[in-house]
This record gives sequence, C-alpha cells and structure tokens, in this order.
Amino acid sequence: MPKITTFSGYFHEYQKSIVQPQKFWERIAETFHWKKRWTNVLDWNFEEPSVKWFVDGKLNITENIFERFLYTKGDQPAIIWEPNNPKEAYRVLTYRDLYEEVNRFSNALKSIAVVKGDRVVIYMPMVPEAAVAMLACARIGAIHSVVFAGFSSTSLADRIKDCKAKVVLTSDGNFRGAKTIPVKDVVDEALEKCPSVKSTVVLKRTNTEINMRVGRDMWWHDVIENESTECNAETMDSEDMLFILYTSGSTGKPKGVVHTTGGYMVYTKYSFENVFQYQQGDVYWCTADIGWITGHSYIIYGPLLAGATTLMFEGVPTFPHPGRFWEIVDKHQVNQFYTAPTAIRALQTHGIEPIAPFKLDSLKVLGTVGEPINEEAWHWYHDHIGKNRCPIVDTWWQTETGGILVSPIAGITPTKPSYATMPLPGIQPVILDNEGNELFGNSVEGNLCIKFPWPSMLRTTYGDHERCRQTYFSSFPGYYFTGDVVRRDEDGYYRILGRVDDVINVSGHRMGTAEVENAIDEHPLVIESAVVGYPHDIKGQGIFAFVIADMSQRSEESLIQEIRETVNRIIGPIAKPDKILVVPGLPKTRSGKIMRRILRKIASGDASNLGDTSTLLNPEVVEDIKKAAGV
Ligand code: 7RM
Repeated sequence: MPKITTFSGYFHEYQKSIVQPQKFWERIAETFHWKKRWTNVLDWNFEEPSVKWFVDGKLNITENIFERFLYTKGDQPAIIWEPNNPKEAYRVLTYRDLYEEVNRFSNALKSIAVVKGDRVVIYMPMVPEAAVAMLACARIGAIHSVVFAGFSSTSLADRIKDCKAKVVLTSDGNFRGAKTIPVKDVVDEALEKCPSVKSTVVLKRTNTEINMRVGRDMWWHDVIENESTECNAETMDSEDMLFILYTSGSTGKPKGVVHTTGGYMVYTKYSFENVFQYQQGDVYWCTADIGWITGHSYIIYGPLLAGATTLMFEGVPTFPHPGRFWEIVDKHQVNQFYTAPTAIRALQTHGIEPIAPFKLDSLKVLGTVGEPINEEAWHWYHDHIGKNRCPIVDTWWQTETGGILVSPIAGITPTKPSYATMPLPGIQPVILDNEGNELFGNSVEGNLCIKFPWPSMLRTTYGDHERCRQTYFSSFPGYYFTGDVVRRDEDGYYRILGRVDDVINVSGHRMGTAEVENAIDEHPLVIESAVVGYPHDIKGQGIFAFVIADMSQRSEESLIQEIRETVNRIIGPIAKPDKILVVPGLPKTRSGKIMRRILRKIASGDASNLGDTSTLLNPEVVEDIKKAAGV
C-alpha cells in the first residue's frame, strides 16, 4: 500500500489523486484481495445521488483481514482488550484467535437463520465479542447496525424498527466505571415494540440476573458451543451494504447512514495507515466506542485491514482514577493514541498530577476527533501527554464520510493548533458562500462541501433515499454538503469552525461559536464553555456563553468581567459575550458533542419545548441550566 512518507510525497500523491482519481484509487484497490475485479472504478452523479465504486467487483472484507494475514500474522495480536476494572485480566486475541472466533460466530448466526442482507443490531459493551459480532456479520453478508449501549430503550427501538432487524446481539449487563448497567432490561423493553426481531444472543459479561425469553433469547456461549471454526466468506458485491449506522441530526428522527463494502474497505485502510503512520508492530489505541463511526473505521476496520494491533478499552477515562488512560498507555506500550477533545478537556480539569506516575514514552502520535479542539486543550495534550515530541493529528470527518477527510499526516504535515490542516489524497474540499459560489484562494470562509466522490462516502440513508438527497446534496446542487463551516487560512490550511447552525452573525460579523469558546477557554479559571447565538434587537444576534468554571477564587461578577476582557483581548470587542452564565455542566451527547439546540432554546428565553433529550449523557444538567438562566 503506497504510504506517504514526506511532505512533498503528500503533495505528489494529492496531485495525482486530483488529476486522475480513478487511476489513483484503482492502484490502491489493487493491493486488496478481490474475488472478481471491478469493471469500472467509479460511476457517479451527485444529483440523485448515485455513487458506485469498483463497480461489479466481488469481495469479502473479512478475507482482507483474515485470509490475508493468517499466514504472516497468525500469532500477532489483533486485539488487545483492556477491561473496565484494571484488576480483571486483560485479553489478547491474535489474528488466528480472532479469525476462529469470527468463524464460530458466523456459523452461529447462520444457525439462527441469519442470511445475507439481513440486518443485525449490535447493542454490546466494548468487549472483543462486539468486534467478533461485527466481523461475523460482514463474513456472512449480514448488515450490522451497532447501537451505542448507553442509548435508551426508545432510541434502541427506533433504530431496530427503522432497519427491521431480525436479530439483536447484546449482553446481560455492562460495566462502565463504578456502575453495572442492566442492559438486557433495556433490550427487553425495546423489543416489546419490535416485531421484526426473531432472536437475541446474549453475552454473559456481568453475571447479572436477567430474563431469558424462551424461543427468543439465547446465550452467546450456547450458540457457539458446537460451531466450527471454519466458515467460508460470502461473496459480496462491492456496493453491497456493509453496515448502517444511525446518526442524529438537528431535526427529525435519526438517519441510518449506509456504507457499502468495497469503497469503505479501501478508504479506511488507506487513511488509517497514512494519517497515523502506523508501523508494523505498533500498538494503536482509539478510545471511541464501537457505537460511533470512529469505532467502526478506526478501532475495527481500518486497523485490522492494515494488520495492526488495535486496543479496545471497556471503561471510562476516570475510573478508577483520572490517570487511567495514561496507565493503559504505559501498560500496553501504546504508540498511537486517538481520542476526543471532550475527553482531553475533562482530564485537563484534574490537573497534571494524575499523569505524573506514567512515562508515556511509547507514544509517537496523538489524534483528536469529533469537535473543534480549542487551542488550550491542544497545548495541554501536546505538552503533557505528547511531551512536546508527538505530532497531533486533528482529524476532521463525519459518520457520512466513513473515514478521515481532512487531517495532518502524522509527523509529515506541519501542524497548527486547532487546524485539521489539509485534505487527504482523493478529497476535493471546496468552500461555498451562501449563494453557492465557490470561494477560491486562501483566507476565505464558508460552507464546507466536497465536489468529487471518495470511496467511503455514504450511499444513502436507509429506507429513505430522498432524505439523503435532501440533507446532503440539495443545499448546493452538484456538491456533497457537510453542514460544517470552515476557514481556509493564508497558508491554505483548513480550520473547522463548527456546524452551520453554530455560526452566529453579530451585527453582520460572522463568527464561529468555536472561535468565541476558544477565547473564553483561555481564561485560567474556565473549564469549558459553550456559545450560542440568541435573538438580539440591535445586533441581530447576541452572544450567549454558558461557562463551567472554578468558582473558588472569584466572585461570579468579577469572573464574568474577566472573561469578557479575555475575549476582548483575544478576538476583539465584537465577540464579547452579551450574556455569560456560569453553569454546573453542559448538555452533551454520548459522543461528547454539546447539544446546542437546547442551549439556543434556553438562551432565547424559551425552554418550554426542548425536544428530544433522550440521547443526552446528562439530562439532569438541563434543569440546572434552566434554573441558573431563570427560564
Ligand atoms: C467522526 C465524527 C461529525 C461532525 C462534523 C464536525 C465535527 C468531527 C472534527 C469536527 C472540528 C474536527 N463523526 N467534527 N471532527 N470538528 N474538528 N477534527 O465525529 O458524524 O459524529 O460528527 O463532528 O462538525 O461535521 S460525527
């Protein structure tokens, strides 16, 4: 696989990928195992939209992991699993172990009548069996839909119903920090509303007492007991669905983003190897949950397709202590570490003492994903975790993009705090103004669109193609619209400013909420902030800042004054928040994204209907904020 090793090499590859995209991707696809070669590299139009990569190619993605590596890497660790409780033994699955487990479970799925094309919902903790479940589906051609095991029974039921899943894979309970969560009860409740589900398979994890419905529920250890460790891989078309992953937008029910087999395989491996500069023998750790796209592409598929050793962690960053991440890095000698800004900021609040006992000298590359990283958090990560010697890859991408689109190449692209820097080869980002005119050159800002297909892009939204067209391809005809606002600076570097609806317009000055938050966060007593716009008689929109701060050293009044001055100093008077509210917490989704929709409502003084808050990690904080705001 062609790997970029120098900055000029990056430009060279990029240039080739733009001039002859088909030829570029064909050369990479040729490094995989296909049962039958494609007839055409790419058919596409962004009007319907219709995108097909490696047309008529036949393959199985798991053969590109197992059959490919069995003889050369059979004894190499594929997955290192670190349990929630550090006192429990960790597990190592070699490529051969994983292959055998996947085959056994593939046969088990067949024995409960799962066939090619069936949908299987996976509602499981972060244990190796969850990876086995995903790969077994892929092996037999079933379509997996992983639902984060922290979602409520209603959210789970909505997703099961939307994709009409035949089977649900789950566990008796999950360990998360100090808590044991009875997830099977959640599944039972959801299934009351889901007639499509014929069976469930339940992994024993916590030994929680549960109900097993006769004729529907089976234990994982029972269904695999007599199954063979051999199972032929189903022949899949390049454009057969690999998985559906639900993602919630600002409005309406969650969308089932559909990814297909060939293109997703090619892009996740290519991007993984290049962005993280993974070297054979390295230990790579992404802290995401498999319920998110990051877990799919960069815990499971990308790393395993690259023959890497990928670490899976069951627990949370602060259990049993806020140094747990760093303890794990030392324990397993992690070389690449990939996490989210929200985790970094949360750990930052504990200071640097929890880091002190650990050496962290195995680390070579740090990564972030999920939201704009503020400069302060970037520096903290760079200085205290990377010890000033590890490049940070700030990777921008989406559930819909399947893989990282804009990111530094570790150690090769010069970084700048809070910049995702440059597009990967094959990615053609453009910036459009609100009228759809392309803004050329540098020092421009606007709507981030992509003007040419890439192999791992979404193909549709499950069961509702029109919604896909409407959401992503109609705002700017002929382009894929990301919903993000971006600036291309004087060096041609991309800085993601936030979602389009996170952009505020104060007296005609357009400002990214992230920009203002970044400035607020520079105040030493501020822990985290969230900025939204609200209707303002004179300015059009005013700036409302919700701030979590250390209140032990100032009166609220003087702190607010200092924060205003900080913003004034960093951005200028135009960005000074009109209102600052000190709050105990911010409403966050489970992947760490602030639910600004709720804050916008509260800021506008109308908290009567806050919409669906069921996907919040901390719904109770909403009441606290409402109280503080007096609405
Ligand atoms: C991978 C993931 C997608 C949205 C995206 C952005 C935001 C993601 C970054 C980022 C700034 C980043 N998928 N986002 N990465 N913003 N810098 N490096 O997060 O579908 O859950 O979210 O997340 O707004 O559109 S996602």
